[in-house]
Amino acid sequence: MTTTGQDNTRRNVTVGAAQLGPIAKSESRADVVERMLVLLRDGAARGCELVVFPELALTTFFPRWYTDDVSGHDHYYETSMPSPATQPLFDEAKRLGVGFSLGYAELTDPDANGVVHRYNTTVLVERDGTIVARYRKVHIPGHEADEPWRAFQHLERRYFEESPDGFGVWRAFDGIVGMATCNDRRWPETYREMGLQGVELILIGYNTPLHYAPDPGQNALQGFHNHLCMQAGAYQNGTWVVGVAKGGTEEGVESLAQSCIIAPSGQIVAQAITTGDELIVARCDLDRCADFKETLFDFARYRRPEVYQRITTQKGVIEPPVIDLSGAQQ
Ligand code: CDT
Repeated sequence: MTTTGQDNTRRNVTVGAAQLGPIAKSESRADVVERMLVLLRDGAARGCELVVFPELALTTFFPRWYTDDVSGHDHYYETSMPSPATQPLFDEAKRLGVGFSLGYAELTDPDANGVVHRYNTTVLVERDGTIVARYRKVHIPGHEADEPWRAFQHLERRYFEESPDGFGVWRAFDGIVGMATCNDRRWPETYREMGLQGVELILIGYNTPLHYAPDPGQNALQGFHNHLCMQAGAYQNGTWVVGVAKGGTEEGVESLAQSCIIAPSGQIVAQAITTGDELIVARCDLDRCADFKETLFDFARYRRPEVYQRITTQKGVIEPPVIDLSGAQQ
C-alpha cells in the first residue's frame, strides 16, 4: 500500500465511461469531437488511463432514417481511422497519455470483388495514440425494409453487415481487453466468447431507444434489461464491463442513458446520473477478475462443452415434437 491507500501490487486501471447526450442531425463531426475532447480532458484530470465513448459516437443515430439506396447515408461513415475529423482525439490522447475507444460507422475500401462493406465498428486506442484493435458489431438488430408504421425506424440491418470476425480480445491497458456493441450486450455468447479468451475488461457502447416498437410492453424495462445483461455477463465471466450510452432525446427519440461500470462481482461501481454528456470514473482492479475466474467460474474445471453443442450448431429454436395422446389407451 502507498500513503494514498493504493495497492501498487495490483493491476489497477482507471477507466472513464464518457456518456454522450444527443447528437442532432445538424451537428458537425467537428462539434461532436469538441464535446469528446472535453470529456477526454476531464478524464485525464481525474486520473483516467482509458476513456470509453459510445456506439456511433460521431453522428446522430442515422439508421433511424430510410433511404432507398443504402449509399444514401454514406456521408455518415468514416473511410479511414483516424479520419480527418477524429485526428484531434488521437493527438490529444497521445498528449495526455489517455487511451480511448470510440464507436463509428465504417465504410471499407472495395474488396477483391470490388464490393465495399459497411460495419458498425469500435476502435481501441492506446495511451500513446496508436490503434490497438478494431471490433465490428456481431449482432445487428432491427430491420432492413422501410417500416413507416413505426414511430421511428431502427434500420441497422439495412446499413450494417454482420461482422464475420466474431469477438477478439487484446492485451492492452495492462490487461486483456475486449469490445462489444449495443445489442451484442444482450447475448450471453458475447461475454462467454471473450471469457474463454481470459477477458478482464469489456467495453460496450450503446444507443438504446426507450420505445421498442415490436413490443412496447418492454419499454419500461429498458433500464433493467440494460443492467441485467451486463451485470450477468460481468459476473459469469469474471470481468469488468464498461457500458456507455448515447442517451437523451435525439431527433425526437428518447434513448436510455444509465452508463455504468460493473465489477467482476456483477456489482455496479459507478453510474451516470444525467442523460447528457457525463464522465463517470472507476478504478478497476484487473486482478479482482481472478477471484471469479479461479473459483466458481473456473472454466477449465467446470464447463461441459461436450453437452453444449446446440449453442454452435443450431441457430433458431427447435421444440420437442408434440405427442398426440388423444387416441392412446389409458
Ligand atoms: N444500437 C442498438 O443495437 N440498439 C438496440 C436496439 C434494439 S431495438 C431495435 C439495443 O439492443 O439496444
